[in-house]
Amino acid sequence: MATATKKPLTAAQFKTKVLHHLNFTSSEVDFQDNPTAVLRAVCLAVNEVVYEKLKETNAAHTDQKSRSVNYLSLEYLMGRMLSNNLHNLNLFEVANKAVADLGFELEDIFEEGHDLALGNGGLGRLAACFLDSLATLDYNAVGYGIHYEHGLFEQQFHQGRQIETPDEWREYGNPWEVCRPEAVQEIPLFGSVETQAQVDGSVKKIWHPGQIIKGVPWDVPIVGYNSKTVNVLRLWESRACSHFDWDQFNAGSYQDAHSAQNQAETISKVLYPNDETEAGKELRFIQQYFFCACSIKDIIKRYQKQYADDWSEFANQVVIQLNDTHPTIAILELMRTLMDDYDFSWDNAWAMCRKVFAYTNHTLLPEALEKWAVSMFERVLPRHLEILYTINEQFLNNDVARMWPGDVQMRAQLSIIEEGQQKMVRMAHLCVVTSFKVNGVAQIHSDLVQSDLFPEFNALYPGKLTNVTNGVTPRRWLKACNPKLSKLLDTVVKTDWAKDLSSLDAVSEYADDAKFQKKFMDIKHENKVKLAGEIKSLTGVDVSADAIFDVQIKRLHEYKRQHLNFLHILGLYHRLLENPDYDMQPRVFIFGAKAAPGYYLAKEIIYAINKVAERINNDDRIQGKLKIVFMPNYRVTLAEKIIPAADVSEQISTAGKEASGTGNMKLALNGAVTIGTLDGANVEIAEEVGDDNIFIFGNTVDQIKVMQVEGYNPWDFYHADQELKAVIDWLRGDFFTPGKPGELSAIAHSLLEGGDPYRVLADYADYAKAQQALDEAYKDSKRWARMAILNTAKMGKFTSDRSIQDYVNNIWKLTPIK
Ligand code: RUG
Repeated sequence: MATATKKPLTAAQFKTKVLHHLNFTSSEVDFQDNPTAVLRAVCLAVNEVVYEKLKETNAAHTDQKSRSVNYLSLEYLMGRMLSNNLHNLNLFEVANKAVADLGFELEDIFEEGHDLALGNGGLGRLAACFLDSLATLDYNAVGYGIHYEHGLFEQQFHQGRQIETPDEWREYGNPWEVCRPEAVQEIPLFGSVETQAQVDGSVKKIWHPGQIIKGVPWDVPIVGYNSKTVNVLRLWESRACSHFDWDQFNAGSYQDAHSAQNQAETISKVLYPNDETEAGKELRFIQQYFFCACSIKDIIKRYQKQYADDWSEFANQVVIQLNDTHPTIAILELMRTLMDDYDFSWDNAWAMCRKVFAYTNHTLLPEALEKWAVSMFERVLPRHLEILYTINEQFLNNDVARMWPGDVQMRAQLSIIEEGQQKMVRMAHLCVVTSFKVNGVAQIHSDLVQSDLFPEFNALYPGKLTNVTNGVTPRRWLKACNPKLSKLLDTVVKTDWAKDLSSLDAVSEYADDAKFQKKFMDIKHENKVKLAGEIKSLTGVDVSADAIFDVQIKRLHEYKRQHLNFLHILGLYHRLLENPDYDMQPRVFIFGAKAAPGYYLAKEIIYAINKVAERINNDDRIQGKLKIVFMPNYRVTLAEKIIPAADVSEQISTAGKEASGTGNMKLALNGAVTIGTLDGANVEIAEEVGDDNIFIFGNTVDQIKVMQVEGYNPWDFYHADQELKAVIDWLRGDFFTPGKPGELSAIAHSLLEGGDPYRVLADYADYAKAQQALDEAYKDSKRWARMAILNTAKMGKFTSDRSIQDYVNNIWKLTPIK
């Protein structure tokens, strides 16, 4: 990139910029009582640097005609931006000093910021980590998504129950985004398709849409760490095309005049709060199409800026990564655009699509594999449905018939259309048929995608299905969130570990060094003291930083098995009540999780944990050996506070259900020891840290399959284990809810009468045993310190930089910008 080396900003210069924005952008001369104004001014000062770099990056992309990856994702869970941007721009110390000079603590200023919570969980957070790595590694990348007015709901607890309130992340503006009216798109919807005979005997399809929506782009700059690149996350907001019907307004129909606008704006109004469950709503379908259509138009516009009408370079310049099936309609939209708007033949359009799309699968759970009703498709996108039918016909008649001639059952099984009472479109099949690569997100998951989810596709298209193990950005998840540990690591790792995480391996040498152990564990303790303060202020519960901090933070889902953790806590309580001298290290169990608003059992689990916490936390008989806290409103910002303070990382999903997990990586990176099943990325974490530094328990994927075949009876486990039986009986009765028997029985009911679909009871005994081994290990402080240090040291593989480099090498084939 052609930039003259610029002198880094000094604290004085930075302060001048902040004061300038306080005076001229906020006109807040008297800012001493206004940290929000200071936050805004600091962000604007940072933006001066960011936009300069963005300009240079754009120029370099144009000069070098670089191939770009276009990451299409319905979700981005960015969190707060300021701290990360300061670190990535190497301005943290400068800003720290400048803000101190103005009479503030930088950390307090951060607290004024709002999370950009445009995602549900792991999938959206992964997208955010990937953007960070793409910019850090100087790749040309654009993230495309939706500019939701309301991100993921805020969670409060009312008498232990989850209450959802809207997320108002940009109620008072967002300094990190800029509107780009010059890139507005118009998006057709509904209507009908006309078949027009052409003079040459061919037919042309003309779509007459019933409605046009405007897509307004908001750009969020993505700053690379210690790199020259600033990429862009482009988020589309929906608006009505003709803003206002003045005739109607003047005639007094104020409501009608507004209705078209309201309808259009509804599209980008809210993020669907589901995670791993199908949100079968027409609005969600329209959201998906809306952002895909805007993005495809934008990708073409960017391409044409360089190549005008010459399409020969398109597939060399563009790769489109589909983050799950949510953006699948982009395939149909590109087909439609190429044929209807640019006169491509079917074959040429199809050949192009097969070269540019790649798809990431994030789940094996059948309920999360999207299907849309054909009837709805037909109503909303009639032209796209026609194209879909032709793709399917060709796929079945060419690919499937060639491999399995005359096999009707195979046709039905692989068809993109699922026949039945209601015909459905299998979005994942369309992705696999079209994409040139399909990847899972951890080795075990990708193996299962090949063997169990898409074995026929794997036979049909050898080499198409592959793996890219997930990763997390060490900038946010160590450098920024755990400054003390970061500084300690700087003393023993000579290279910039935040950019080359494998260099952390050098820390292994210090795993048995008494002085280093002390420093490492002192930092952990300081982080725990800080978190204890946060816990007190958020929940009112007093916890001791001398206890084990045992953390389970993730969306609430049965397969993630927060209820297994919960049953074990009840087991410990049972032991303590039977024997108050029961020998165990005091433990604080920390939960953070949002449940999808319509997910009954998930909400009951939250309620049960909160109810039981009330009792246990106030039971003097157990002498403070057990504490339970459920932190409200779990989100990126809270994760950044909890993770540095964690001793134990709970990764206890049913084997085969968690595709990867990424919280497991963040916690281990910060020196937490995992207790987990052989599921998702836990398998690879275990390989890296070694069996001595992780507590693995439970049935494996194969054992779970055998159980399925042989028949599983949860009652057998209930009757065989006295402790388990006792605690389940507590939940069925009124032990924790005097006078209200059965108030907490939903969990017990699902485990016993409901058949225990996630095999909680089958893993209970082994889990309890592993927990006991963990407790023993913690008692030996030297052993524990060694384990914690080695967890940090061995996380090199799990940087998202490595994931991105894997995508680049095996799928995207990009070259870094020079
Ligand atoms: O559940 C998966 C996690 O295991 C994974 O780590 C994450 C990122 O790959 O994606 C999560 N996921 C899957 N979120 N939504 C889905 C299905 O739509």
